[in-house]
Amino acid sequence: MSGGRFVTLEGIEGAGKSTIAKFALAWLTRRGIPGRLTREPGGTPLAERVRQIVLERGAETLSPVAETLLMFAARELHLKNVIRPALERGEWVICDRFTDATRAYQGSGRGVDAQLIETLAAAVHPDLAPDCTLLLDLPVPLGLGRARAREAGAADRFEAETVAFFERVRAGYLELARRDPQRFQVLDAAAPLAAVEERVERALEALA
Ligand code: T5A
Repeated sequence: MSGGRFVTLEGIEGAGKSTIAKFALAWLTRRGIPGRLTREPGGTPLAERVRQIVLERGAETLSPVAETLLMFAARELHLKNVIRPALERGEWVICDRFTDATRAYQGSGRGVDAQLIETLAAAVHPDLAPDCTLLLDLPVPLGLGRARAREAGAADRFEAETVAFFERVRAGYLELARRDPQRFQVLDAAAPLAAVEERVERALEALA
């Protein structure tokens, strides 16, 4: 196979997505495969401004539906201005979170209607799904511990959520993976980093 691939990384806070995203990009570079690393919410100047809105803890409450709409607004910009053009040029796109994050966080975590999320997904990317989704799975306390150990500043709106919220998000992700085993690879993110990287390398090799 040749041409672009769309690889997404998912998991709760502190699962290691950013770390693995950089590893994946380095793997592509070593193989001489054109690739780019990007993230959601964000990835374009305007979408990064939406990211600020959804992450900052302000005085005004952001309802779960408003949060969902903002995620898809950022995603539409990201797809149009970065993801689709890169795939069309034959690049691999390594994306730190995508629509599965909305399904897990807004759907399973916040209780937003799954049908609304699927309607928005069908409107924003009717013809595009990741070729492979690497779900970095680990116990919630371990992920939150890692995320909090790393951060110097105050927690963002999501990091300030309860353990019960992240348990629902984790369970939501695992259910998505169970329903779509062709697309998802569930990786034990509690394992030493070298072991996780080895699994990621195998998954990328299989796509190349
Ligand atoms: N969001 C996003 C939604 O609610 N809906 C959506 O649709 C979308 C797209 C921002 C937030 O937005 C929400 C979810 C998020 O709350 P984000 O920036 O991706 O999303 O935020 P985080 O998940 O908070 O990102 P983190 O940086 O906290 O987690 P990572 O990237 O998973 O973890 P990483 O790589 O930074 O690693 C954390 C620490 O662990 C170490 C690393 O060195 C680092 O110190 N580490 C390991 N240590 C030991 N063993 C391993 N295997 C390790 N892997 C990493």
